Amino acid sequence: MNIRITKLLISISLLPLACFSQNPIVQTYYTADPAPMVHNGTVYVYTSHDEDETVKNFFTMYDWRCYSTTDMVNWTDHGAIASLKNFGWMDKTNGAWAPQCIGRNGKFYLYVPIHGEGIAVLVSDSPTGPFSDPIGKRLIDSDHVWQDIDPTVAIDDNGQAWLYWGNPKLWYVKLNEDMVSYDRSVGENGIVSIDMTAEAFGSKEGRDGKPGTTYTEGPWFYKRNNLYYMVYAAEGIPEYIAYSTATSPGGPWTYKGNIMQRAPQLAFTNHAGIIDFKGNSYIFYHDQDLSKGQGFKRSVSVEQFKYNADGSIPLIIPTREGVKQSVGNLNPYQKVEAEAIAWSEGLKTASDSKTGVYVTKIDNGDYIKVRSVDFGKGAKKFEASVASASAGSQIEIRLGSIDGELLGVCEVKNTGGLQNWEMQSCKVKKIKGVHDLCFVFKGGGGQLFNFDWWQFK
Ligand code: FUB
Repeated sequence: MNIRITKLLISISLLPLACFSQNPIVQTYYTADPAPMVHNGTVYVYTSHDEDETVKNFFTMYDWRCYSTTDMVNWTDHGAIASLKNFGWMDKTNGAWAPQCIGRNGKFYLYVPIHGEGIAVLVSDSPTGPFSDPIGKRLIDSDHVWQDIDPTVAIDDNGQAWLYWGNPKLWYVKLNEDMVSYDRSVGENGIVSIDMTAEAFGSKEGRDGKPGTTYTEGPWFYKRNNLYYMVYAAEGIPEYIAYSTATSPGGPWTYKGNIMQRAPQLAFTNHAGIIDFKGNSYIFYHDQDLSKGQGFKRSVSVEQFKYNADGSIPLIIPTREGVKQSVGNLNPYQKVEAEAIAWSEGLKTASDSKTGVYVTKIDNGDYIKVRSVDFGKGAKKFEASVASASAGSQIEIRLGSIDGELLGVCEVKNTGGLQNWEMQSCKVKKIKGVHDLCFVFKGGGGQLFNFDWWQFK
């Protein structure tokens, strides 16, 4: 087959991904166990992170990452916001499992399980860190640390915070207002064990052959319209997503059934997080589409859904298309981080203390797509902050897709190194109104340049 035909076939095979995908929401890293948090008109999604290289055919997870959006389609990468190195009291180098973050009194509390060490907490003044360890030991003082995974936290209207967790059982503590200690007067030294009954979580034969429930792990606890929800990964493995409800935060729980069935693109684990944002409801989960079926290389995806009138959750189909409609526009007349991405191919992000997060590993043909860019009355000039160790690379600015109308070409000169940042610019065809854009990177062989932000004038 000649090279042209081969390239044509490759580009045709990429077309469905390039043009129609919004899932998974992150293409630069493998992400899992999504925990969305709405704060000040922004959705932050905290994720665990499956490394590109799986060690010993098991979960290989060293840090936690964070992504944010105001429109549900362009996701800004905030990098690794915490890692196992945050905890001086233990020496585990693997096991950074499913996190959740919550804000209270101007601080942000990140609850994390460390597989085999139990549940710990970090605190920060900002949703994106830096986080530090406020207590210097594990938070949950139990004798079943290997089962202490997947913390989920919510603050009730009366100010009481509840932290649930567990595999294959479900426990909770009532957190004190400081969010880093809990009421020791209830349960066993503060830890309350939920009754795992068929009425509460549906029935299934347990791992020991005895009657058990469908509850497995990954609880997501929240309140909506005076009803408490416990969404969870069920009947592992492979897992599906089910839920129960209760009229009080400590239960009793009533099983309500399956809301996301097993599907070929889903992994052997699943893990959900649900929010309401700008009048819509969204469910985050993870799948294995990006890694083409590798269960230790998962990716976070999201679907929009509508609750039924009685508050029940419908069956939700995981799709590659994901969120169809953005709920806001990007303003191109202020600096937009290059790592604000609706879809990308071939790229990574990196960060340092001077520049923050930036896009790296840019090779010829790689691209970034951003959606819903509102040009208003019109733009004429494009500026980009780039760092390059060689000359001759370009950023093609295209309308809608990688082969859309060419609006302009920004030459990337040699700035003297991949950490020497300079602003470079080009004229663009006048463009008005709201459009999707593609930045297509062109150049010779190897890594072309790093890309920090862009802006139109
Ligand atoms: O990501 C590691 C573990 O896999 C999580 O803690 C579980 O919820 C499952 O997703």
